[in-house]
Formats: sequence, C-alpha cells, structure tokens
Amino acid sequence: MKREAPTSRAAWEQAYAQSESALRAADVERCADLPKLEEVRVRFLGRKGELTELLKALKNLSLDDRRTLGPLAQALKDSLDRQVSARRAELEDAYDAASLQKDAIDLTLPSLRPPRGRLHPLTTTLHEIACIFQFMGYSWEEGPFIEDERHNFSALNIPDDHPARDSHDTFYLQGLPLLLRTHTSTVQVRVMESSKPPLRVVCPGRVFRHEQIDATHSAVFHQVEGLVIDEGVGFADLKGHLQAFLQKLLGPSTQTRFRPSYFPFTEPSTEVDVKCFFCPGSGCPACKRTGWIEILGAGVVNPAVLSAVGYDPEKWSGFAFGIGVERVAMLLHGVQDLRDFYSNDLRFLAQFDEDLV
Ligand code: 2NM
Repeated sequence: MKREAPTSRAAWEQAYAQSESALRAADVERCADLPKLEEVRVRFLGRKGELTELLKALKNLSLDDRRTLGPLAQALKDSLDRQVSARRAELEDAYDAASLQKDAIDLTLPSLRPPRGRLHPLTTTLHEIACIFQFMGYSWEEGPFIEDERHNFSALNIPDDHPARDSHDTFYLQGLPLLLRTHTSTVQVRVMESSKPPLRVVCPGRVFRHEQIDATHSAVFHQVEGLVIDEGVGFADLKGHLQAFLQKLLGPSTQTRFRPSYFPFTEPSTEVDVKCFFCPGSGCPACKRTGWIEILGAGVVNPAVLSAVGYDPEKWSGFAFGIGVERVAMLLHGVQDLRDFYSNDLRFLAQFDEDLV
C-alpha cells in the first residue's frame, strides 16, 4: 500500500508513528526465518521502503523541523539496521547448526583400513617344505610345466607300457609329442642332464594328472621332490635326511616308519609314515585307525635313471623323494576337502594368515 509522501510536519509525524508501530508489530527480533526478515527489511529500508521514504520526505519540511525530526528518523533506521543484522546472524547460525547436525561427518574419525592380501595356504606349505631342505643344503630348482615323454617317463625308467603313460592318467597336448608333467622329477632329470654330480636339489612346483576329482584328488596339485647324488650315498642317508626334515616340519618328537614300496625310478623304494598327531596312536579317522599317517614316498635312485642321464652308476649313487603339498597342508591345517584350496572362497582363505619363514 503506497503512502503519499508527507509534505507537512504533522503528516510526517503521523507517517513516522505509523511506521514505528508497524515496525514494532513486525517484531524483527523474533522474525521466524531469513525470507521473512528480508521482506521486513525491504518494506522499511529498501529503495522505496517506508523509512527511506520518510528520510527523503524530510526535504519537504522546514530547516527547524528537519533538525528535530531528522535524527529521530535516522535513529529509527539505525536501530532497525542493527536489529536486522543481529537477527540475520542468529538465523544463519541456527541454519548452519541444523545442517551440520543433518549431514554430520566426523572428520576426526580414522579412515577404514584397506583390505590386506595374504599368502595362500598352499604357497606357505610349499615354501615351508622347500625351505627346510634349503637349510639342509639343497638348492631350489624349477622347470617347465609342458614336457616331453623322455623327461617325464623314459629317463625315469618308466616303461613304455606303464599305465601312468596312458591318456587316462596323463594330459597330452593334442597332436604334439608333449604332455603336462605328472611330477617334478622332470626338473631333476634336467638338472642331472645339465650339471655334474655331486648335487642336492629340491624341485617344488605344480603337476598335472588326469584324475577323478574328489576330497583327496585334484587334476592340478603341487609337489616338492628332492634328489641327492654323491659318492657312497645310500638308504641310511635317505633315512637321516627325511627324519631330520619331518622333525623340523612336525616337531622334534615326531616318530617315523619306513615301509617297503615300489617306484620304477628307485630301488629300494619306501613310503614314509609319521605317528598320528591327531590321536595318541590309538586310531582316528585321520590315520584311518592305523595310528600312522603316510606323508611321502622315497627311495635309492635306480641305476637305470643314473645311466639315462649319463652318470656312471658305479661311481655315483643317490636317493630321491616326493612330497604332496596339498596332503601336508590338509594335515597341518585340519582341512578335510582339498577342493577348498581351489574354491577361492575368502571365508576359507581368510583363516590362513601366515608369513613365509
Ligand atoms: C617319489 C618317490 C620316490 C623321485 C625320483 C626322482 C629321480 F628323478 F631322481 F629319479 N625324483 N623323484 C621319487 C622317488 C619321487 O615321489 C613319491
């Protein structure tokens, strides 16, 4: 509602009184929000605001009137200025406090830990086995997964008609005279071909067999095979080395048992058992009620193997052994099903948090 600009003192004083009471009614100090506060400010202090107009209208009055009324109007304007500023600060603070509460982010909280990777239990078990032999003076040797029949079979005294050579047991590469190695003895053959005795090697690695897969059989698994060649090495040395190894792996009170066995590449051959460490020898599912657990195969290297790689069997002799990494890992960690190692289920894998020794 537009007011006429007052031209007399009386009219000015009336307009002033109206504005003053309108201001009191507007109650700036308790104005509810910022838009409402701005509305009040524009109404009184804007370019065409009531107080602005009142101050402008002073020019229509006499000099005396201007001297008495001018400060009055100016004081009212100044007081309103202060009230608006004070109330604006209050409303802005309240707004800031409310939005802080609403989107509260605690910048002092420590950040989330990034997930940490860990070594696979087969990696740590393979490493544990191979490292014990490294401490005993064996060197770590590796070789190719793809091999020929000579390195996988013939040089190891495995005859042409041996069932292990059948494609039901061995993966052959289609149309090529090649196969996936079925044991890491292939690496030992390569070491013997390329170096002179004496030697002490462990050959850890992945091997492949055409197996029906179940809780204890996998088509891909891991071995640590060992070979010692020197003058005058025999079965007693084999027993000493393997007993020392098993006591290092399983504890100094580990009891061992050497049973006669047969492998084409060793003569004599043996399978080595340890006293069951799950039951006091009385029989449990782990030892199939025998009180003993089979842990590895070994033997004195067959002279035919030495001859195949050009070593003189009259001068040199040695022993060799093979250890299944999955089997040892299952025994050490109480794992019932070997397939758990390959399932990539983090709930399983997260249980193993070992470092390499
Ligand atoms: C075994 C058991 C017995 C073996 C033999 C050889 C080689 F190359 F010297 F002839 N390497 N590994 C061997 C002997 C492996 O695994 C159960």
